[in-house]
Amino acid sequence: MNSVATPNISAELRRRLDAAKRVLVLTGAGVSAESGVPTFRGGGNSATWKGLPFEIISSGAMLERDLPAVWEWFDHRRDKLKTIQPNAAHHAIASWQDRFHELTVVTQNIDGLHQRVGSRNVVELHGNIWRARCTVCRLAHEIPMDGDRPEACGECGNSLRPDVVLFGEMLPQGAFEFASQRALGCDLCLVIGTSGIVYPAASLPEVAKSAGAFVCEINPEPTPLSRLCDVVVTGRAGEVLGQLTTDSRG
Ligand code: BJW
Ligand code: ZN
Repeated sequence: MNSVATPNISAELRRRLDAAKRVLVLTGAGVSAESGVPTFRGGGNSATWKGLPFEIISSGAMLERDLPAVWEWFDHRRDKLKTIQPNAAHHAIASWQDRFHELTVVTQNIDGLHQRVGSRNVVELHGNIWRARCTVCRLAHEIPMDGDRPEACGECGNSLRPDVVLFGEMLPQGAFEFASQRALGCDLCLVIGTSGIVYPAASLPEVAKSAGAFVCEINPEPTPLSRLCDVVVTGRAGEVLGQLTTDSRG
């Protein structure tokens, strides 16, 4: 790590943003934290549901053992999300679409908040809570925000599961490969609000760095990725990105 910018945004980062042509943004739960979406880790706690740590309830093994319990956990979270609004970080990232020659937003979040404010072609590494998927034919079904979730597959009648990537499951076909290609080709990589411990997502900044990109982390806490970053901005995503887009040409 070459420099730590706290609490001001580094002049180097502003210069890099002004010069960048191909930008990769990797986001994690911290980007939605200021909207009120709980993170998984941090603050000395980890998310739990009815006493089960999320590593258990959000696992492929649990899905096989007790699909209704897994649905209950995701139904609860979708309910909470209905009243939640995107924050300044989501808006800033969406506004960058027209700023750079190429912007790739890669998210580990399943909340759909980037898309709600107009981010296009978001690479969803871990799926989306607003979709269900057939356990047999894999057909995706949208879950309406204002209605009931479908009970069974419209095509083959088999049971549905949340269209999210649980621990121990493979990522959606092609998503990580696409993100890796963009990481290899970017000149600026922003790593925002992720603890950087879940793989393979956490390898993307490493790929970008080894291919010569400038890597910047925005997070109130240090992470295992901080050491490889050229700049670490210690702060909250909404505040930092809000400031970056209002102070510069945005
Ligand atoms: C703020 C903020 C503010 C707070 N502003 N910031 C290599 C080694 C060892 C194990 C593995 C490995 N490769 C793969 C594995 C296994 C596993 C893994 O990585 N385990 C590690 C934990 C060790 N990976 C997988 O199983 C993946 N599948 C896979 O690799 O398949 C092949 C394979 C299978 C089995 C073995 C080997 C290979 C799939 C991973 C799926 C992750 N799924 C989850 C749940 C999704 C469903 C749900 O929502 O319930 O995805 S887990 C959870 O973690 C969720 C997140 O997307 C993911 C990442 O979390 P994230 O986004 O970083 O959030 P937090 O909470 O961890 O951090 C928040 C951060 O925000 C903190 O840093 C705060 O400081 C910060 N923050 N306020 C900015 N205002
Ligand atoms: Zn089906």
